[in-house]
Amino acid sequence: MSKLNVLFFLLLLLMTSTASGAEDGYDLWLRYVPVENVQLREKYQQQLQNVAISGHSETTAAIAEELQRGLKGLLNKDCNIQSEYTNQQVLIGTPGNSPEIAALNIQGQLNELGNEGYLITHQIVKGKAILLVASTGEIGTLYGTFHLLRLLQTQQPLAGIYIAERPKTTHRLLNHWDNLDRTVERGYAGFSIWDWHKLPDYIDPRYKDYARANASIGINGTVVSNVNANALILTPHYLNKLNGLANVFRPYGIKIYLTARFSAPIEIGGLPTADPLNEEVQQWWKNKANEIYAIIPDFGGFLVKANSEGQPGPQDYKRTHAEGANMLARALAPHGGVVMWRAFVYSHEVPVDRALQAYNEFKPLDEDFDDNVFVQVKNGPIDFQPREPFHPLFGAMEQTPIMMEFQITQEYLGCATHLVYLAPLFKEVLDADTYAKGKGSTVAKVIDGSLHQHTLSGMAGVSNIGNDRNWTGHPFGQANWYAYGRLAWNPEFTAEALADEWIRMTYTNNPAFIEVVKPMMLQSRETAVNYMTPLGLHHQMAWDHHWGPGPWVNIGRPDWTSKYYHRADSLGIGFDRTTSGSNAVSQYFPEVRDHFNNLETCPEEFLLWFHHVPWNHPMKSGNTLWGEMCEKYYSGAAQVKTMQKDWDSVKDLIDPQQYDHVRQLLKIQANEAIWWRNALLLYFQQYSRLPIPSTFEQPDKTLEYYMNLKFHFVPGI
Ligand code: GCV
Repeated sequence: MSKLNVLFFLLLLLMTSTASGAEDGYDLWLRYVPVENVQLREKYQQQLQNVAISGHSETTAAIAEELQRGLKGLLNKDCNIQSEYTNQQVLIGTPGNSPEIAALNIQGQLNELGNEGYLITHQIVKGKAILLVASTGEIGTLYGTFHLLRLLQTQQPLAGIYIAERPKTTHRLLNHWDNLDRTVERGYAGFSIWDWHKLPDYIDPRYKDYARANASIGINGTVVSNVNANALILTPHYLNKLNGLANVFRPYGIKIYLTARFSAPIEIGGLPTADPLNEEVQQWWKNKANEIYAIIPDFGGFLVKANSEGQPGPQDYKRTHAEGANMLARALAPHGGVVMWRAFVYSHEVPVDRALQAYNEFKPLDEDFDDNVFVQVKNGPIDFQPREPFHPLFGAMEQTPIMMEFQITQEYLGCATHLVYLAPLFKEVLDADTYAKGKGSTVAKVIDGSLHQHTLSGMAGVSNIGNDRNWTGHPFGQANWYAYGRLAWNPEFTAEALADEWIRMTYTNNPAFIEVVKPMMLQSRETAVNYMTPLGLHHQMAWDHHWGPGPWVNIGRPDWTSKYYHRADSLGIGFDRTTSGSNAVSQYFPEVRDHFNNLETCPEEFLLWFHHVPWNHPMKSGNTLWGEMCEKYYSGAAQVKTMQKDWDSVKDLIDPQQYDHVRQLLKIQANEAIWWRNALLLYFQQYSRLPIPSTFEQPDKTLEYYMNLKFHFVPGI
C-alpha cells in the first residue's frame, strides 16, 4: 500500500468509527453490538429470523424500529419483520391486535400481568411452536421486546423460556431538577436536555433516545421541571412546547408531569392570593388543569415542593399540606392525574432536630389526603446522604400512598467524578424493615403498596441526565439511572444482578471484565461512605455546592451547617437522637426504635447518626471510636486506589475511549478521597486531640490549608 493509500485508509477508519459514535457512551445500555459468543449468535439468527409484530400504532412502530435496530446490531444480520402473522418464528402482540394471540389459552395469565406486564414464552400457533411476546397492552409488548433484547445482550438461551413480568409499582418516574434556562440544579452532566427555545418545532433526536432508554427499564413518567419551580412552565407558551415532548414520549409509555409552583395563581394568574381554600384559586387550578389536558390529554399530574427552602405553600395561608395537595388533586382528578406532594419540608424556625420535621408535619395528616395524592418521601430523614437510616415516614402513614424519592444525581456523592454505584444504597433502604405490621414490613412493601393495600404506588429518581454526550457525565452514572429504573419496576431485584446486566449490556459479556468490574461497583458505595462520612456521620460537605469536605461549615441556618450534624466536642462526636436526646428514634416503630436507641445494638454504620459517643468508645473491631474513624477514612482512600488498579487491569478488554474516560475520573476520585480523609481527620483531631496512628501515611497539608480552599462555579447550583 502506498503512503497515500495508508493515510486514506486510516482517515476512513477514523471517520467510520466517529460516525458510528458507538463508543462515546451515547448508546447507554442499548448498545446493540454483535453477540460475542458466535455460536449463540448463530443460534439466535436461526431463532429470530422472521418476526411478526401485530398492530398499527405508534407503539407497535416503535417496537418494530427497536427490534430492527437491536437484531441488526446484535445478530449482525437483517431480520425480516412484518406486521401480519404469517407463520413467523416470533409473534409480538396483544389479544386486541393479534387474532392469533386472542385465540390462545393465555388470557387469564395476561390479565393478571396487566397492560404493562408481559409474557415471553413458546406457544403453539397454527400447529407450530413459536416464541411469543404478549401483553394485554401494547406498552407491555414494548417492555417485553426490550426484555427479549436484554436476553440477547446478556447472552441468555431462549430455549424453554418462560418469563412473566409485572411491574410492582404503578408510577415509575424520573424527576428532573431542570430549570427553564437549561441549568440543572444538582446536575453534573452539562445543561438540560430540554431545548425549550427550539421546542416544539425542533425535536432533538435525543428526546426519542431518552424515551427508548427509559422505556427499556420500565420508567413510565417524567417530571421535566425543577421542584424549585417556575410558574412559567404552566403558561400556554411552555405547554405547547411540552406537547412536542409528550408526542415523542407517548409511544414509549412515558407521561409528562410538571412541578406546580404553589403561588402560580398570583404569578401567572393575576390573583391576589394562592390560598387553597379560596374558591377563585381553586377554580384557577381547575381551569389550568383543563387547559393542560386539552393540550396533553395523557398528562400525568403535578409534583409539588411547598413550604420548603423558601418555596411558597399552603402554610403561607395557615392551611395544611393536605389542604394544599387536595386542591390540586381535585383539579386533576376528573382527568385521572395525580399529585405527588413532597415531604421534604422545613419550617422557618430552626428545629431541635431537622430529622424530626417531615414526620411531625405529615404523620398527623395521614387521614386527610385525597385518593389521588402521593406523599413523596426522600429515602432518609435528612437529605440524600451517602448513608442514612430509612425515613421514619415509611410505614407510618397507612392511609396515604407513599412514593419513594431517591437521588440518582450525585449531589452528596462526588458529583459526576466519583464512581459510586448507587444500587446498594437504594437496596439498603428498600430492604430495611419498618416493623409497621410486624417483622417483614420492608420499605419495599410500603412503596409497592402491598403493605397497606394501596392501588397507587411508586418511585421517583432525581435524574442525573444532562446534555453531555454520554448523558450522565460519569460513564458509571448510567448504571445508577439503569438500576434505579429496574428497581422502580421491581424493588426485589438485587444490586448484584443489576450490575451484572448493566455491565454486559454496556461494556461486554467477557467474564474477565465482569469478574473485576462487578465487585468494584458493588464495593464503591461503601468506599465513598468510608472516605466521606463513615459510622453515621452526615452532612459534612462543603457549603451550598456540597462538593468536597466542609466539616467546619458554620454559616447560615444552623441546620444547614456541618457542625449542627457532627456535634464534635472534647468528649466525643455524633448527634444524640436517642430518647434522651432529640428523640428522633421514637419516630420509628418500637422494634426499630429500641434497636437504634441502644448503644449496644445500634449498627455501627449508624452510630453517630443516633448517638453522641466518646472518642475512646470501644468498637466491635477492638479499636476506639477515634481509631475506627482513622481506619475507615484511610481504608476508603485506599479502596479508590484499588479501584484504579482494578480498572487498569481490564484496559485491554473494552473500548480505549471508554477505558480512558473512567481511568481519568478515577484519578480525580483518588485525589478527592485523600482530600476528604485528610480534611475530616485533621478537623476532628482538634476535638479528639488524639494522633492519627503512625502506621498511616500522615496528611501532607494542614487543616488551615483545607479550610482556606475556595471554589467558584462548582456545577449544579
Ligand atoms: C431542589 C437539597 C438540595 C436542593 C434541592 C432540595 C430539594 O436541599 O441541596 O438543591 O432543591 O434538596 O430536594 O428540594
